[in-house]
Amino acid sequence: MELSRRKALFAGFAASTTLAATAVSRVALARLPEPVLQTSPTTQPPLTPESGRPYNPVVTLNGWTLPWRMNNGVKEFHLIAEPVVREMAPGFKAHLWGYNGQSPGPTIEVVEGDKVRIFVTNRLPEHTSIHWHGQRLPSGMDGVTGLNQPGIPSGKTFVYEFTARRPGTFMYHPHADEMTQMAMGMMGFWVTHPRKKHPLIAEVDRDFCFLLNAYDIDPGSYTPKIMTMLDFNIWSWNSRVFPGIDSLNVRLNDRVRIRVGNLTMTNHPIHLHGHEFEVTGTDGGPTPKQSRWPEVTTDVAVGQMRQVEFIASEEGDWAFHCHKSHHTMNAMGHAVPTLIGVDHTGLAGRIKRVIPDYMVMGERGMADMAEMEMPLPENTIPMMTGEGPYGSVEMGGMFSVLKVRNNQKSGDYSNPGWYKQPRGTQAFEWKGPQLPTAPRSKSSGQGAMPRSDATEVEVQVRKPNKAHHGHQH
Ligand SMILES: [Cu+2]
Repeated sequence: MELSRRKALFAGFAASTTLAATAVSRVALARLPEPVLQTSPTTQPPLTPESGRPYNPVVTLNGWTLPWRMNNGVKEFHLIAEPVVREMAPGFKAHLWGYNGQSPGPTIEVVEGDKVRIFVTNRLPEHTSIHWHGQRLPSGMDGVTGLNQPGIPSGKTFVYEFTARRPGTFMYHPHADEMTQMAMGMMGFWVTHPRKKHPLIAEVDRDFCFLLNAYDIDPGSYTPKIMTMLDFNIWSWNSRVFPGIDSLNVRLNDRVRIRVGNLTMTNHPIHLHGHEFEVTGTDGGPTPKQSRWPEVTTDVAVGQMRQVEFIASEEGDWAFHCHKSHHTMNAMGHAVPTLIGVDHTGLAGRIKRVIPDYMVMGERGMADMAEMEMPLPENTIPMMTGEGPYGSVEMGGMFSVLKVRNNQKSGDYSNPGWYKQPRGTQAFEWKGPQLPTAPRSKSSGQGAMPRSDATEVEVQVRKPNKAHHGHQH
């Protein structure tokens, strides 16, 4: 189709449609709320509401909540879509796209029944839009470019207006050149608090939220690859990777809620140590009480939101992470063969004569990688890292720590440091007599249907050789 005809068709379409999300007039622009920017990647304290209906604010992990202004009973927010620099972990910065200085954008918190007006200014080099994921709203406010509205052109500001009709956990993200804009980090969290006491929404002492997001950033580079479909290498919470993700610090016996939204392209089984939780809310709102059961892992599928709740009744430092083990690692080469048990004695030296940089990896497992002092390209985070009180945690990516302390004051979200295990409550080395060699059964026919034609296969167990530390750094 030739360009002029397409333009004419589009103009006709636009004219015949009532556009709910409309470009702001010159007069309205003069009254735009001052945009608030935040560039720090550390967790900001909860934003106690100064106007509008009161509520218990959430804490956004490594993020913040966007302030608003009240204008004739309407809560007005101003989001700026723009390129940002995000420190994903100390020593590793990425060129992303986000909102108001950060990726993800600020959390938006409102109360059920609030009239909301959101100004969206586009400072990206291409058009954008915002879809308010999970909300009940007029179709024209749903933010799908081409379907509900024209894209917001570079340099323009559009306005979205709707009433936050149901309480719950929501997200926002572009619905315009979506694969690029989500791969670049454009997304944010949204919480609608209940207007009054709700039979299915408990009052909690701590309310945390974060988004699961993923990037494909080559080691040593700064900008995500935007054409990646599944093979991402940076698995992050709110565009941070362990050890850059802040801990969740709570007081003993607090009722804790954690809200998680998944804007990656795969599912994440989110796992908490030391406690059982219940899923008290999903994308569709609070779950009925009869549907709740205790779990220690909940799978958050693509595009889903889950809110889990538990009583933090066990003091200590508890791992909290995605249970896909490659999601608790940072960027790595995927083409490394399994070399556990392969004897490299003498081999590395011979190969090094031909390939001077040759390095043996993974002969005893990959744990050594965490402590390996190998040179990394600039702006790269080690694959597995994070120094705990007893050595390397050997984790990266989607990993954090729930810290439960009896002396953590209510409202205090500061890091209490490492837990001191009380005497006699920590795993220790056995110093008694060693086990004799276990006798092994040689008989066949143990199974219900033994294989009759099997010949014996000789495979030798390779025990770690203490005399040989074959790691040529
Ligand atoms: Cu995961």
